[in-house]
Amino acid sequence: MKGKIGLEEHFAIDDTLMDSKGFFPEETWIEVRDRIMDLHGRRLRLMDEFGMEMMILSLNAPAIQAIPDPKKANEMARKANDYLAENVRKRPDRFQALAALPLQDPDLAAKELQRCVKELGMVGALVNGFSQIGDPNTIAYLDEKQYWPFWGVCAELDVPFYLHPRNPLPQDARIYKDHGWLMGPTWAFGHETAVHSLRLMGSGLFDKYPNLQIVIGHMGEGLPFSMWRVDNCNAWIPNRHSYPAKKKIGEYFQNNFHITVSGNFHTQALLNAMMVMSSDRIMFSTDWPFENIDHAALWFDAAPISEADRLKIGRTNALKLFKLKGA
Ligand code: GRE
Ligand code: ZN
Repeated sequence: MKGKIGLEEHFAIDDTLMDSKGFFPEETWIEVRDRIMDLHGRRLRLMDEFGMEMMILSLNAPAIQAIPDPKKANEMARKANDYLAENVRKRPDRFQALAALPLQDPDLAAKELQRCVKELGMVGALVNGFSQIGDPNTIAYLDEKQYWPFWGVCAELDVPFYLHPRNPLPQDARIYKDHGWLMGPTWAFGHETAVHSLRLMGSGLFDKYPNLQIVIGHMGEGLPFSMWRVDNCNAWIPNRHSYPAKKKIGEYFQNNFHITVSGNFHTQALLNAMMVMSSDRIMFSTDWPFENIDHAALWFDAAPISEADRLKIGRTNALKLFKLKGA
């Protein structure tokens, strides 16, 4: 189909480029590096070739989230956001932008989100999981109370927040020891982001800010498959669950989350997600430059779904959620 919109589509600046290097063998890295630094060349040519009208761009991972000094994290976020905004201004018909945010300091992050949305015209934020704060071994997850004022600003601006994966720190990754192949997009990314999402759902955050909209990638990081069990395991035991939120976890998933198909181009997983959360909350994405645009597009264009669903997932859901004009 023509006119597809992708919203997990990455770029890098020189300062953050090396954060992506460790995920690839040396000979592949040269290719990834060329892909991620390019914006207006090969990227646009591939978008044309495979029917992608627009990419909503975001910085690579973990980038800002891995800079423990809040002041430095803020400076780097501003630098990346200014660079991104400048490039989007050259082709606003093909590119829009998600803000990188220094969540080491919730107040600085809120201010940068306001600047990005109100002054730079960005349509949301993309954040790479937990932030390292003060020192490399101190981390915070986004459900923690210090972040609630930040979420208030996000809700007030009414922009979606993309929760993107990063790897767990070594001290939290004992289960992957001697099994390095499970790190990154193979498995650890999904686990980390799924648990982070569940923390948000159980925290009561969406009772306080019911209009907050979170986006997660990779066909929902396993959550569409697992959500029934989260709410229904051991259902015979009274008061099985105790968490601050008022409703069932699945209700928050249904009302406050959207997923993209980034990097998970699998029909069986898509059909499951459509049955669990409806085609209104699923959006096309590729995960370029880490995945291929042709792999994503050729699969999606031929997937056995109705043309009405293909149009929603490929395009109109993103137009609505990000309030895009749509050329
Ligand atoms: C991603 O952004 O999803 C990603 C990385 C690094 C390696 C693979 C990958 O950030 O999919
Ligand atoms: Zn990604």
